[in-house]
Amino acid sequence: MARSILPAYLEYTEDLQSEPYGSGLINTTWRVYNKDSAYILQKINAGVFKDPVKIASNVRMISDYLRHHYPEYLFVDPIKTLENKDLAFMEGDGFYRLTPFIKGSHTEDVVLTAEVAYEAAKQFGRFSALLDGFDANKLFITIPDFHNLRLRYDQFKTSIKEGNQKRILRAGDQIDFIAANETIVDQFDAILQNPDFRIRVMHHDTKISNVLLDEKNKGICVIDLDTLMPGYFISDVGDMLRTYLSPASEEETDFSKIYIREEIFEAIVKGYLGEMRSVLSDAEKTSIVYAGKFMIYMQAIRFLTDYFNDDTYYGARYPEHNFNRAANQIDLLRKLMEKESILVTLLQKFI
Ligand code: ADP
Ligand code: GN1
Ligand code: MG
Repeated sequence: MARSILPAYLEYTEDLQSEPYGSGLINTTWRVYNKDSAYILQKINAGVFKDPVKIASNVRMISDYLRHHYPEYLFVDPIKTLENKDLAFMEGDGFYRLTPFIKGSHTEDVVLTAEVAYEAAKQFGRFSALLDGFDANKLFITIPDFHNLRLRYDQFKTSIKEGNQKRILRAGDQIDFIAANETIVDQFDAILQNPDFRIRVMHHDTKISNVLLDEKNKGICVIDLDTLMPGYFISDVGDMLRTYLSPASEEETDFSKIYIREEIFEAIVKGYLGEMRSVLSDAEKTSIVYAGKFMIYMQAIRFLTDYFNDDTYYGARYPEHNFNRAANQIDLLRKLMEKESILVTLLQKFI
């Protein structure tokens, strides 16, 4: 299936091999290669991205802006089809895109060291800082209300009413925890009303596998721009905290392996603020710990909602998969909240 789209891009495709690649949950990715060249081929998930042309338009606008203002920045442009298009469409199948595989690059799935956390945070910070002069409202919204926590909370409540009752009964403790911490949603509502929080160009998926690193683990650039949209900085910094602070990922079912690493917190803040300090307002900077709570809480809600809705969004490799992911995120949030005052004190050093 993946191979049959390649003639849309390349004159000669006979010697190309392809293999599934990466750890993403939404799109499908392959590495395509021969002895001289390598590419990343992706099929865009049509259920999640209703209009893939919007993604391609956003990437094109950002690419043009960066090339014009910051030509030294390595931006991974898509390869054009032979008909000079950014996306290839296969009838009855969907949209694909092809990018060059950046030579000497690799990604990680878990943050092992503070150095890597620092490099990744610096890359996401740099990307946003370079785009500070770009009018975020020019971007298309690729997923409406993607990080609108109030809406996610409402969808969660609807799923409790209308979803799979057997699953809902099982999740009593998790539902109680979410309800008991609704103040996190109220704080989000307050941010929407606060002019000190600006709408910015945000990546919205700052997990570690979306940063290319070189052989020495130095950051090269950020990738995976499907959710590049106008948004609030709490999305980007929050998803870094969500996915880097603990040595165990959202897939871990042994929760004793989940804990908050203060040295990683410091590395994220140092790397991110090193690029964004002069761009962000004081109110934004002092919300960095909240940003982590916001994203972990939202991800717990999203996994739990999907569990109640029979796994229609994320899919599941086994029946309790989304329940376990949600419980994992709740455990992570509990542990973050236990350390909240320590982290808030640490943060002061860097503001
Ligand atoms: P997904 O939506 O599936 O997360 P990504 O764009 O993040 O898709 O790609 C999946 C993985 O493929 C990345 O984590 C990375 O390992 C690899 N990858 C993607 N683009 C490139 C690239 N241009 N060069 C090298 N590796 C890449
Ligand atoms: C999805 O596709 P992937 O794995 O990069 C999701 C993110 C979640 C993440 C959780 C479009 O990202 O919002 O944080 O899973 N992307 C979309 O692993 O829903
Ligand atoms: Mg990715």
